[in-house]
Amino acid sequence: MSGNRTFTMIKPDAVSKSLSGKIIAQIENAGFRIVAMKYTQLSKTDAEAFYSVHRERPFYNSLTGFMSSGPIIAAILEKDNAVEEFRKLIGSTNPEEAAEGTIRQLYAGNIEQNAVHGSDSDENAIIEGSFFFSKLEEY
Ligand code: IDP
Ligand code: MG
Repeated sequence: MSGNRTFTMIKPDAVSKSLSGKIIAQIENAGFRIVAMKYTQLSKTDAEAFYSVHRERPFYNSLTGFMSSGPIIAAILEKDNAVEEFRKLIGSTNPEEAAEGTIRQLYAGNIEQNAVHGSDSDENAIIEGSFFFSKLEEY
């Protein structure tokens, strides 16, 4: 393997604003290789399962409603130190706190509708990638 992997989603807010192309270009320009990619829509139940670590949080119901409200683009990405490098590329959860030029600073609407997901650990990257992709869909 030529690098570590992370998992991302372009969230429904960014897809509906036709920002997918710009975001994918920024990801590729930052040196990430696309390992797997799909355009799909989560059901509420799917979103609840994906975000189950957050089930006790006050924003869980709103978040999972938002994440199932429209299509998303899910992808596995590869680069050395992928998880950390990708978190740097997307910026802080709250776009008001995200560094200049990061994807969330550029494109996110608010702390919930924040344009993109990025895994927070190598372990979660594998779990989250496997939620969407089989081994046969990874190249
Ligand atoms: P992350 O996406 O930067 O890793 P997490 O804390 O894992 O942030 O939260 C998962 C997602 O839940 C966020 O990306 C965002 O969409 C939503 N979220 C996080 N904190 C809040 C909040 O305080 N209010 C509303 N939504 C939130
Ligand atoms: Mg997170």
